Amino acid sequence: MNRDLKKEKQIAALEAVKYVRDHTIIGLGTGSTVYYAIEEIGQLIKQGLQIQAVPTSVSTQKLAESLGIPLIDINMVDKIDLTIDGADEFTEDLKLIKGGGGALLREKIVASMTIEEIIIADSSKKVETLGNFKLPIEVIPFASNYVKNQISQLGGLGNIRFIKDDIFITDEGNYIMDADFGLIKDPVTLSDQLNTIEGIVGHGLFINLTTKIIMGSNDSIISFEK
Ligand code: ABF
Repeated sequence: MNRDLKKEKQIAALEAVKYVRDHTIIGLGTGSTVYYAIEEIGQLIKQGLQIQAVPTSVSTQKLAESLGIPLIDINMVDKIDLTIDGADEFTEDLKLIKGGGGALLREKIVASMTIEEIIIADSSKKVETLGNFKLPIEVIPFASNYVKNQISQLGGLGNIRFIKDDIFITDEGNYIMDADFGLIKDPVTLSDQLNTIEGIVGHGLFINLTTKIIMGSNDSIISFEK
């Protein structure tokens, strides 16, 4: 059966936007699924929706500006009412791998400030165990070899991300190291271990940051929450 993943992304995005309320601060995620949510928010702005948005990447900032969505500097807010973002993998207990788009650091900071973090995804993102998708880790260039060695000691194989022949540089000017740990049976412990490694400024394991996952599945919606 051929799943229509684009349609699944779209229906998940439209469902998530139903949670957007007037006079709130909205976090805008990054990626092709969130694209549909941002497009819909742009339509609602034209119909009078009154929000201010915090983008999680320069690409999302540019998309939001093109749609007339009012933006606010993240350093002007202390909390974000609702964020809609995507994921590369998720499990039913709301653990995620994010960062395939290279925006994980700003996404994680926005998620940490967010009251209701809604993740939207197509059905290909749901897994029993995280890890088929290599874990994106944001590292400062000065520490990339040191971090690679530390990751190796944790049983992972990390490689700096290139786009064609150029090293990928994040919006914060750092590198992304994609690390293959195999299936991650204990993501909480791995997250804690990565958090102690000097030179890592963020990683794509999002644990206890999500309040709801909305997944498109064929023509229907399946939600996961604690
Ligand atoms: C973003 O959503 C990234 O963290 C993640 O890589 C991406 C998923 O991309 P897509 O929605 O395009 O599959 O938040």
